[in-house]
Amino acid sequence: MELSNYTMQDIYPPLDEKEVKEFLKGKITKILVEKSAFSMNGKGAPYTIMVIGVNGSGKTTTIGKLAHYYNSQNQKVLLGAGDTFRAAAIEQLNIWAERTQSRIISHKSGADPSAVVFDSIKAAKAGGIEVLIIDTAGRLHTNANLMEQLKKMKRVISKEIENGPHEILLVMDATTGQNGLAQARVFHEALDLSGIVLTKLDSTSKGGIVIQIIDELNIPIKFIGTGEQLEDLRNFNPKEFAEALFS
Ligand SMILES: Nc1nc2c(ncn2[C@@H]2O[C@H](COP(=O)(O)OP(=O)(O)O)[C@@H](O)[C@H]2O)c(=O)[nH]1
Ligand SMILES: [Mg+2]
Repeated sequence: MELSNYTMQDIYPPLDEKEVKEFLKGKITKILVEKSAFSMNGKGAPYTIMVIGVNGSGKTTTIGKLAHYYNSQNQKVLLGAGDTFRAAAIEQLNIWAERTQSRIISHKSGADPSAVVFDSIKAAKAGGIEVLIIDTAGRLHTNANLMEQLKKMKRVISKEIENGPHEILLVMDATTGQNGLAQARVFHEALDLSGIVLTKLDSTSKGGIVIQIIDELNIPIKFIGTGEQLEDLRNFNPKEFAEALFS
């Protein structure tokens, strides 16, 4: 038979749907495993975590969950109410502080978030706090003022805390589409993110956008959010995540 008589199918027997899925699952798991091997050990003086992300992504809720997580490991937690943009945001963080028996430092709404950071650090050092978690305002990542504000908060932490901030976590809603990559790029460029918390994985969304983010920006996923309660924070499991994408 002439070579030209061969069809592509003769030469490359097509994979069936199941084989394609397995192939992709394998590739994706590999990317996720390679780029997600990190823990947040809570060791620092204090261990300082900045939590950032667009409005409604789940920052404040995640902070409550993180406080609960460190609390359950007998670490003393202080929350800094760095979202001074809305009074409701401060009140919401207060509720999480009460629920998790964490201390909280807040100023009035409209105050300079960097001043909140500074006071939080001072209180944390004086109070033997082991984990300091800073909430921040959301708005849009395209807002230049917000980016400058976040950078300033980071500078204050760097100056006052050795090796701080230990984590800068981008909280991202799993229902975010292609825009998530643009968001992550802008935040990463401004702040050098250390990880992502992918929230709302209890919804119908599978959070597929993070594959591109992880692949392009090399930012690992540290936790996933699976609900609105304190316990709904879980470690990221690459294999499980890849399975779910194709289920
Ligand atoms: N179902 C679900 N809802 C969540 C999760 N995380 C946060 N939320 C909800 O998302 C909304 C916005 O959360 P919030 O923490 O205020 O977001 P922030 O604006 O980024 O601080 C609230 O109604 C939360 O209860 C999650 O993992 N699953
Ligand atoms: Mg908030």
